Amino acid sequence: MVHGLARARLGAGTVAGLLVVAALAAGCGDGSSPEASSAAVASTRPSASAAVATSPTAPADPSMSAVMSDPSATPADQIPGAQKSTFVLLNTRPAGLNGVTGTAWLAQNATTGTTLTVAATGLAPGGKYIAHLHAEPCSVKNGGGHFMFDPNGPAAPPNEVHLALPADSAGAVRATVTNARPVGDAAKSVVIHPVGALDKRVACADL
Ligand SMILES: [Cu+2]
Repeated sequence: MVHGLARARLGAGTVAGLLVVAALAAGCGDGSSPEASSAAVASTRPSASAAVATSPTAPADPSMSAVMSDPSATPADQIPGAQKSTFVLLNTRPAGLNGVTGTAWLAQNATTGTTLTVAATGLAPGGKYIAHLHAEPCSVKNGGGHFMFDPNGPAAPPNEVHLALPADSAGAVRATVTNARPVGDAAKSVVIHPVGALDKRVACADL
């Protein structure tokens, strides 16, 4: 039942959003997928933006797509057994972000899949950030590349776990995203990046 609902949520109306998410989130600044590729992907996929423009259900802001943030989801910190991790600053962070602190919670099980919640403060007021599940611990290449369910699949949700983090006017954010599948122990860290400067990784939390 829950599985069915989760799958339904990824159905009609979100396909166009997924395409845009794929274009926007393609790079992660880890060297293997340079951030410049995001713009290239976006510019070579005019059909993605065209699809959004004609879809009545497409979100106005693709970063708010349900696959990258789900305000209706039960936050992971309210799910029994969730893993709690503390963010540590990375030396790749943009200037002015020396006071960022935050926590990530990861809950997962075979029936309900994965829930990721991130709360952070000290970000730029109104700044746009994104967190991903990464495949390496923070001590290895600042988290390395993205965790992927299928290593040969698309570098985008739902094959990866991305979480849009729009900071409020005080530089704080709290958001949750879900995925129908449990990530198991292959996801090693959560990394926060500035949108538009993904290689300037802000903070990392080991899982
Ligand atoms: Cu990332």
